[in-house]
Amino acid sequence: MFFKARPDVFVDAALADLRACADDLLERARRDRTSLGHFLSNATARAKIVSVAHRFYASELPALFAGRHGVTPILNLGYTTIRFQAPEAPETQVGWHLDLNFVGDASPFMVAWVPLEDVGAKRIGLDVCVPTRTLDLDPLLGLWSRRVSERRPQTFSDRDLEDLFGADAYQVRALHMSAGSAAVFDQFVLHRTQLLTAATESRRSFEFRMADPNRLPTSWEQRVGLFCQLDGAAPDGITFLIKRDGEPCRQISDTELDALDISYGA
Ligand SMILES: O=C(O)CCC(=O)C(=O)O
Repeated sequence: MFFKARPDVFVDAALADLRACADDLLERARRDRTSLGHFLSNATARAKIVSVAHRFYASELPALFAGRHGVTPILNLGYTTIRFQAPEAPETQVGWHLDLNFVGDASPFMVAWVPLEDVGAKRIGLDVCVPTRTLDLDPLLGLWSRRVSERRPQTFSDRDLEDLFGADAYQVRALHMSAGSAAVFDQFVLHRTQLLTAATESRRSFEFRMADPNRLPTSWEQRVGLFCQLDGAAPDGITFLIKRDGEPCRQISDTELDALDISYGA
């Protein structure tokens, strides 16, 4: 289990770029959530995605990943998501879950959850399950596997957590975070949309999902994946990559991206 809270990861112009991209893509999606990958074939949206990718690679997040896994990460764009959470929309809140849902195994992976507004008091943020002693995750992983094989939602109730760990083995911590800060964690940290009935304002947030380009999760073999990485040789400094079913990851040009017919990751 890996978890770190980092202040001021994106400030000023970087935060403004993230907000501009979030607003643009949420508007295009006409939904309260979407992903960077979903809009990669659109040249105007792509310019915003490139600016976000640069902000990501200029932040401390890649180094945090490299410090743990020894390599600069690629960003999975289909799984780099943007959410709008209104206080009056409890149905859009996500219950306790693991990002193992995106990964499926213990491959090197990190998510950085980044609110674009201050959260925790007036705006709904993130709750994290913090162990008070070393937690045996096996029962949770067993339940997770059963839910996957039974094709049931891989979310858990408070009761599930109590039954799995015992009520004194963990605390529920609501993260009070300022805009542009990050909660960075791996696929084994239980988290959920904060339960905050007193919320009065909405928030936008990003989830950057990072992986080791040389050790991608096995489950990513069986689907189309879109990624990006920093590339000094590319005209705008960012290369996009595509991975199709069973094939290795390869670079994809803007011309190919323009023609890409993919409804994916929203
Ligand atoms: O932003 C949120 O409220 C939680 C989203 C989340 O944890 C997820 O989609 O994995």
